Amino acid sequence: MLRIAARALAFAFILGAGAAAQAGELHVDDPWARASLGQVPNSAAYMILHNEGAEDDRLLRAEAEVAAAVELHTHVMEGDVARMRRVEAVELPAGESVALAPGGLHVMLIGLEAPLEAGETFPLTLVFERAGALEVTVEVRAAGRERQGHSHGHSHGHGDEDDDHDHGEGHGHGHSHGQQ
Ligand SMILES: [Cu+2]
Repeated sequence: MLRIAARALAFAFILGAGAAAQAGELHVDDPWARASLGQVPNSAAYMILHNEGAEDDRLLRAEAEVAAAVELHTHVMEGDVARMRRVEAVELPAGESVALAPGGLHVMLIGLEAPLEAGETFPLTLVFERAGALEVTVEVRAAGRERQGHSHGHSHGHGDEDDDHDHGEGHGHGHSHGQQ
């Protein structure tokens, strides 16, 4: 029943402006995921976690039905190459905000059941050490939309002018994602 209530709540967030969710002192802003590219079966979800409490917390894991496995990852530089590495937990110090963002910490979605298409949403459950489980609604966004990805000047050349969703930002689609 709790799960159903959470889904109803998540639905309400879809209707509202900007998805946000709260569990105790834990506040989650703007959860989104990158649309999957072609046949690549993986993607990643990002968000901002605010620990507004007086106690430290930790994000222990995440669960999503859209993927066969969900892991917490970060990026580490090995020479000039950014590689993903699994982390045991994401530390959330009291009173601080932690961003999961392209090029850094992320929720890795491995083995997608179906491609993630821009505009879709899906539920993601975050499990915190203190705050417990919190379901958020993740919005899928086009791969080129984030501003923090690597910029290699890729040109997709597939009719940006006809695409209302893509404001000519056909670059910077975090090449390292979902390919390993
Ligand atoms: Cu990853």
